[in-house]
Amino acid sequence: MAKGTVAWKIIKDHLVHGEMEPGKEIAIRIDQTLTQDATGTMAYLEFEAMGVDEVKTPDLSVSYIDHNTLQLDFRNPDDHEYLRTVGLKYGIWVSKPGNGICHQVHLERFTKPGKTLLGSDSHTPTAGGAGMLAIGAGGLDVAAAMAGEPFYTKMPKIVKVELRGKELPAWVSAKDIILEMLRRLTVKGGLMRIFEYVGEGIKALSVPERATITNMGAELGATTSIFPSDENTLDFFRREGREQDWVELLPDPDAEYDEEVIIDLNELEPLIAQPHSPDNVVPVRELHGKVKVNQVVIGSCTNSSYRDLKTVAEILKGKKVHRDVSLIIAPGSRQVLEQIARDGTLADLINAGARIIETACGPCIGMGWAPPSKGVSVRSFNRNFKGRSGTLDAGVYLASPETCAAAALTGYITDPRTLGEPIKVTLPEKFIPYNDALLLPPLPKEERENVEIRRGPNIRPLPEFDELPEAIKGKVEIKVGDNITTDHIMPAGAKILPLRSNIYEISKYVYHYVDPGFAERALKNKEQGIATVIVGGENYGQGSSREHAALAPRYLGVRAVIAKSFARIHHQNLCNFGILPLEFVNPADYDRIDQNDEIEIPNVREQLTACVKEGKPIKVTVKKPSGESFEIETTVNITPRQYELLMAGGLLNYIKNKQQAKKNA
Ligand code: MIC
Ligand code: SF4
Repeated sequence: MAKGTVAWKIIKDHLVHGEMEPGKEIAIRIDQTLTQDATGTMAYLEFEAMGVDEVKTPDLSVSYIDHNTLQLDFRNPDDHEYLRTVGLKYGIWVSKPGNGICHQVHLERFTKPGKTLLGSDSHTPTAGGAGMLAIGAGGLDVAAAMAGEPFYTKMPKIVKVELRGKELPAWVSAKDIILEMLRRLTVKGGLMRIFEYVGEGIKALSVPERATITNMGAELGATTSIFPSDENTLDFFRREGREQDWVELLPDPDAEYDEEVIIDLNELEPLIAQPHSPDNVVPVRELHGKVKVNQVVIGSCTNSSYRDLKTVAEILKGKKVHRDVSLIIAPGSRQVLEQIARDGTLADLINAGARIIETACGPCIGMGWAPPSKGVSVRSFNRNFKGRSGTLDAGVYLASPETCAAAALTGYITDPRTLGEPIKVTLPEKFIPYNDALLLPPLPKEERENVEIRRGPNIRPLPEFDELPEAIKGKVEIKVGDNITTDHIMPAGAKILPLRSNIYEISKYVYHYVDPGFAERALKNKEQGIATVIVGGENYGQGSSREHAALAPRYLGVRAVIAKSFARIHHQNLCNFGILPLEFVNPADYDRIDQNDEIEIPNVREQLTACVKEGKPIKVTVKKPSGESFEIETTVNITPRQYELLMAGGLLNYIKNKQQAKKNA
């Protein structure tokens, strides 16, 4: 069992319930929360439903508006207004559109080593680059943390990632370290794990570079990733003018870890993830000169820091973007944008032919700037799931800013080592300090009363859900394979994202690009009192934290997902919205179940209880359209608390029941 590590110390410091043994349920106190607009509208509706008078996090809570920034009609701006006013009402910081991507701004402005951060976005671990224990979760969990509740999760294993070697080879950067992790461990290699980076090699990495690594640890499926808080961290805080927020936090010399990974920096080379998965990684040299590129995009919460944009500008300086390429750059924050504007870096980028776009998520979430049909887009991002860019048949590659810049110049995927002398960027002595032009501090208490929360017609109240019934009679309406992402289940993009605060509308798009008829069939079942069941493979629901991938299916009448295994955040979201996350006891049964099969789970409340208390399997009867029927065994991998949530029909019901019980007592 791990002991004395950085992650272990922070958890121990914040533990309010449970034993720190891998797999056991723990609850930890949350110091800070963050939300973004695409998950935030639901999170604040849920927070309001909890009936507390102000935000209860001991340190701070921030509401960022960075995802849905295209304003094609009233929907997104209505959401922005709701978020601004609800934030001001409840004592929350509000980061207005244009201020930047939540994770980049949080890193620069709010991180504190040794503290905990819970965010309604899967890339919240970015803050682990500055020594925070930062975890992504569904909006409802974040709302609960804002209401003062601890965060419940299973104690993960703590993995030592030892970086050996003094520095990175020429043209190799932090992105290549995390791509190497993905190459080795795959998108499910981090399940129930925290990756803690140590060793001589971490000294070669500044905080923004470390944040690239902890950010994309999300793609490993990890609970979080973290670096110690050392002299490099202090250096970053000095440049940010926030030395007072820094504390040293190192692993004990005799710290023990549950597992170990060793990466020798000297052996790394530029890497690239091919379509359509972040773990489909090969050396760039293997594709050198072979893949024609239409678009290059630099930005996202992974690689949009000053260091990244300056590196790209130095590579492009005095040169021109290739005739056949569109180069798009989204700086990560207003601080980065102002810095590059003042020191001339921006002018170099513009001169080379870059299209500079708003400091926001933008193309990363398909909110504009889609590639052309069958196009190839090379991006400094973290996800390349099919269709996420907005163009279903495009191929998205993920690489370092250096590799992206090389492709922008040559028009082909190009090994950056062929570009000549490597670039070395130093961070500015002092970053430009944040002012409150776009970052609104919490209102003084006496002024909050006068704030009226604005709710446009796009903001619809939450649907009500019933508790777990005595029996589930349902039908399999879709069967999917391994590593299904939440982008498959609940797609994003410029058309669907504006519906995030309207469950009734957005639910029509569940599995839209996989099986466009799914939502309609599920609703029809619902009308007839038949539950809808989904069958999945390994790592079901990987990727984002969007609770809409559970909430919208629940609204459609989905009561159970039977899969080989689940990704962490989605598994919790299913419990939060009362959908049974059943696992095959015998994975071969996956092959025996098909779309259109009828499913019956008799005495499901009783069976669930016996499964949790006595380890008994949950028996499911499968009836084929031919009339043949058989029984399979399933189980649940849930904590006692998740059991309560499922019985109540979800977390909101659970909280309401608790409040009612208190009143009655
Ligand atoms: C993403 O990168 O997929 C998102 C959009 O940031 C999501 C959150 C969301 O779906 O709103 C995430 O990573 O959690
Ligand atoms: Fe935004 Fe993309 Fe980061 Fe998600 S992964 S927070 S969409 S920049």
